[in-house]
Amino acid sequence: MAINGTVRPGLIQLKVLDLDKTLDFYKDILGLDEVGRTSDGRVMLKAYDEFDHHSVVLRKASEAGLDYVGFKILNVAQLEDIKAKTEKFGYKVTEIAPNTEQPGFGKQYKFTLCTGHEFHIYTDVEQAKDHPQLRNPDIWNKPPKGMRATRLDHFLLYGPGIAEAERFMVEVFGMYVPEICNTPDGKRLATWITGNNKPHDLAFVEYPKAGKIHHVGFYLETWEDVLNAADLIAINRLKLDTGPTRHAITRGKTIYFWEPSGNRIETYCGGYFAYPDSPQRVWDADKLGRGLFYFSGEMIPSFLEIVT
Ligand code: M3P
Ligand code: FE
Repeated sequence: MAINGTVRPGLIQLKVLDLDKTLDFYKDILGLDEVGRTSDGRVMLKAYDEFDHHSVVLRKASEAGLDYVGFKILNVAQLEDIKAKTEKFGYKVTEIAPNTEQPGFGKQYKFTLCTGHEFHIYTDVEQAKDHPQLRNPDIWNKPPKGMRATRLDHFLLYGPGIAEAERFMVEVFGMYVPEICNTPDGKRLATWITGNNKPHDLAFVEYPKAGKIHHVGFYLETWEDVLNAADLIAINRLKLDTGPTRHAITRGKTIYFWEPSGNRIETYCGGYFAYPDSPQRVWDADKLGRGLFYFSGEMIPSFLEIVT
């Protein structure tokens, strides 16, 4: 449930190396459906429990990584309000005409945060043809495939100046910050931010290089589904990062791995319900290992070092 005007992180465009091989992963293993192709050859995908036209876009490029993320805003009035507040905050906003950059999407505004990440905001999106049923609905139209990803859930972004990025998400997007991690001198090392009852819609980690992505999170229904994802990682010889395990931060039950182009994916379930009046949880940097990998309590070096 959106508590404010920012409904959800609803769009991500990723750069991939081998489009065919990577697309096979997103469809057959992660379990997304292909919606179609753009005129310039990008592939649009969606998860089975999503209503909007598409949520994940793959673009063939010479390196893996992130083009941009998009947030759906509740209505036109709030979209225009966030646009004005973004300009007042100091970020230059550019308008993208309807049905150009993303088929099925209405007008978008784009801007770049101090962390180097391009954000898009939009409110009008066509409904997907294959959306969940609305009249006496069954639980799905066809049995979910592969890892059975239900939805695009969150992004973890690495870049410089995350204290400012956090302030932007709070002051302009009206989000709140259920958990933070600080260095011993009180500087922000990581921040988990949400606009609803999920413990995070996005998170940032302080990092010297701009515009990096650590992972894209997809939501699974159950812990059994996380174990099924682990089996599929092994059967398909994907590179495992870590898991199945549990976070103490957000309390998600989770597994991380890399798709064939090298972008890290998280598939997870659970997590607590966040509320805007819940007191903020604070992690000391030397306890981050326990916060992220609750069972072992130890940081995994690849986890903080590898981003795309
Ligand atoms: C999560 C999560 C860092 C944190 C990751 C946390 C430091 O993926 O879902 O809570 O990369
Ligand atoms: Fe995550």
